[in-house]
Amino acid sequence: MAGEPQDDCLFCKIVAGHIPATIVRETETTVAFQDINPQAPTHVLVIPRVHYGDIASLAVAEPAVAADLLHEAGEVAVQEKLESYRVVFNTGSGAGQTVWHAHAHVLGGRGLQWPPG
Ligand code: IU
Repeated sequence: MAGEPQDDCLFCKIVAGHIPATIVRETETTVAFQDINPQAPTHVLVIPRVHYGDIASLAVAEPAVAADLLHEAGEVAVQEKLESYRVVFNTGSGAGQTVWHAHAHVLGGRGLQWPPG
């Protein structure tokens, strides 16, 4: 069923507490934790507790949770005292998506180039 935890999903296992993660924020609908392979001094992932393969699927099915995700990305930036930061949703393998559970990357703490690679 849409949104239900998937047995083979790493991020669902983090939500369930079955795999450890360094959690920096939690809400009723989201979990934010440090990326295991940080690409910047601050690199936090914000994920919904519900399982959808990417941000677009989440936004269509549960727009309020997608809004929570964006709100939490901003709260991470405040908590981490980031003046400038980037919120990234890699969507599709060609864009670098490797985990098929919607997630926002919050990156900051260094200069970020534009356009991105
Ligand atoms: P992507 O946009 O799907 O490529 O992002 C997945 C992220 O999940 C990536 O930055 C990984 O470093 C991160 N990650 C993690 O934090 N913990 C893990 O156990 C695994 C991936 I696998």
